[in-house]
Amino acid sequence: MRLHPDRLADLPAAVQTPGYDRRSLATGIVHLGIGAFHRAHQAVYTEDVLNRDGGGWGISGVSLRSPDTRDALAPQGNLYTVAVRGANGERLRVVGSVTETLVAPEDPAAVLARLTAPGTRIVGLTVTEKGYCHDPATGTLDETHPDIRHDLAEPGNPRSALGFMAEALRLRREAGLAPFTVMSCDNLPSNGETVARLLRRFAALRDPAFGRWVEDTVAFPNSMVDRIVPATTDADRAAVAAALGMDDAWPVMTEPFTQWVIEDRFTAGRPAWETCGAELVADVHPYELMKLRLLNGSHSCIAYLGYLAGYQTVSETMADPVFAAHVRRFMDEEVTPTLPVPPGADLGRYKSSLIERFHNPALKHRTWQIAMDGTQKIPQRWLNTVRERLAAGAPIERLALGVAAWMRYVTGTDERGQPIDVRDPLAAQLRALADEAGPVAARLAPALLGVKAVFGDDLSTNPAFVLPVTVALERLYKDGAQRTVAAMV
Ligand code: CS2
Repeated sequence: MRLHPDRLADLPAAVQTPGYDRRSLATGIVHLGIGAFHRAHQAVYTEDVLNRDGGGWGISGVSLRSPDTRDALAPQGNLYTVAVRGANGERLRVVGSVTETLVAPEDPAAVLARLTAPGTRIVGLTVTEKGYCHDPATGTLDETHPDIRHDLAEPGNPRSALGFMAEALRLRREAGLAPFTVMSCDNLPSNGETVARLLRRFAALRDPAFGRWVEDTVAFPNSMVDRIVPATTDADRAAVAAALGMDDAWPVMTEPFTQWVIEDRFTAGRPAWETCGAELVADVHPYELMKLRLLNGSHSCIAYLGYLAGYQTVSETMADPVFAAHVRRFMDEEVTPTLPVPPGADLGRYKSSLIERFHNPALKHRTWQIAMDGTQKIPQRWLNTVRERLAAGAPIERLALGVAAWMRYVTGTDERGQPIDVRDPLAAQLRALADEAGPVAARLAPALLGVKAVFGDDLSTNPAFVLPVTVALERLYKDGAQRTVAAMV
């Protein structure tokens, strides 16, 4: 038996279900990138608003690549389960805020129709870092990206998030409809400003006057999003099915913690998310730096070093006291001095809560999952911190060890000689550089630092960076990740 709108009454009483009439739910949001993260985060805040206010803020979820999510959710009337797993057990709820799921490559016209519908007032994005088709080091549009070239050549039949939004905004402008607000929810620095810069450039390449119109009329609030959502496994599916008494083809697993800080700049209205836990603020910047550099920065350290040391998950890595101490010192010594403190925040408490969240053994968050797409993540997680530390003449030993661990990882062979399944848009280029340099730190480090899309012109050849990275990589080759971290602690 499958989860379905007609079977909500058959669920165990402990499972929370939608408290509003889904049949009269209108769609006000189109969300590009309807992955597990969106479903465990923004869609849950929106569900809470719907429970409170009812109304017109249903979500049309769009997959830009694969039909998997639609195939899982459509037979369930787009219902799905959120399993919140903490130290005190598990809480389940069935969420109903998603009204439809569209698969862009199958039917781009259907996506454009939804984006240009008068009721669409917000377009959200969780398309991951690489979905922005930008140069991660500079945050500018990668005009050589195959999807961007395609979407400029065939604007009526887009593939990329930028291509869809630009064509939809053009059509709305032509039809005299107000533009939607573009709300990026990805872990990018100044995500709103970044997508604004990219979309304006893309629009200007289509037509300079259109570029100016986007600049003048479209709102791009910045946001900071936070909730750990590991990929769902078959074991998770089985556990959820047992608890529900029916199958859910794609439940999402998450932690009790959740945070959403958004700039209140929505030109066409928004759900009252602030009534359900979101923080609406004038300036997201300090929150975003705190989260990207402390949480995601530590996550990437754990991912590469933990993986190399043979640990499968974040909590397994953190159960090794040497790694837990290293992560705390990375945060305290090298990251914290670079951070402005957000209004009302307590960085000490924030860091302790991160350590506790990373320890959560109920979440099986794989180091391999976080290690993915390093070239897209490293610049904002580590390298801006590195730049500020170097400018202040401060040490960067632990940051350098992170970069070295990433280098060791992307060679594609682990410490036991086993292959690593490296997933990254630049994987082939990294692999070729690694093969050419061989397992010699003094050759491999400069070769990989030459990837300008990651390290920029400034860090690529800066001896104050190259040297500590090379030294760290030498240690990793000689002693392995576990002993290198132990020696630093
Ligand atoms: C993680 C993030 O996969 C990753 O790179 O660092 O997805 C992280 O779990 C979230 O940003 C937490 O809010």
